[in-house]
Amino acid sequence: MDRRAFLRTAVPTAAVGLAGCIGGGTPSDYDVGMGAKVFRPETIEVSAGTTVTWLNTNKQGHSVTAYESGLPDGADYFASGGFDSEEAARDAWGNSSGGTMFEGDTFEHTFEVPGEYPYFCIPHETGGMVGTVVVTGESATPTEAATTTTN
Ligand SMILES: [Cu+2]
Repeated sequence: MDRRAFLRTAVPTAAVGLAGCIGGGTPSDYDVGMGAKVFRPETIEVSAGTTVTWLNTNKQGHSVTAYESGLPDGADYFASGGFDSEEAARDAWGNSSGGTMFEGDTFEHTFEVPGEYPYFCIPHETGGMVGTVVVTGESATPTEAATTTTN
């Protein structure tokens, strides 16, 4: 094979402008960060239909795990690792650290039902690493409802 000819055709193709179009996830784009034993902010208020993103901004492993009994009626359970109950999340953590978010990992959940959502970090629960998502407004439809001014 004529190696020189191969290089002439291959190199320019690979080098042609890809700059700018490839963007990875931007770690600065999140709503709640995680410190050593704290969610920042501890309480976040969003309107119904909002997706909240957590980012582990700390070197330790953490979890985002909802207190199942504290959720508003009809609300979906949420936990890093995708567990559908608090018991499943705790069991998985105990058995294999399932649901761990390592440094730089993100977890997101969309909050459709208004109310207060208490949650915690499994390994740091006893250290007080708990937080609350406060969801305001009416139950959201998939498309954003027009601005409501009920009072
Ligand atoms: Cu933690």
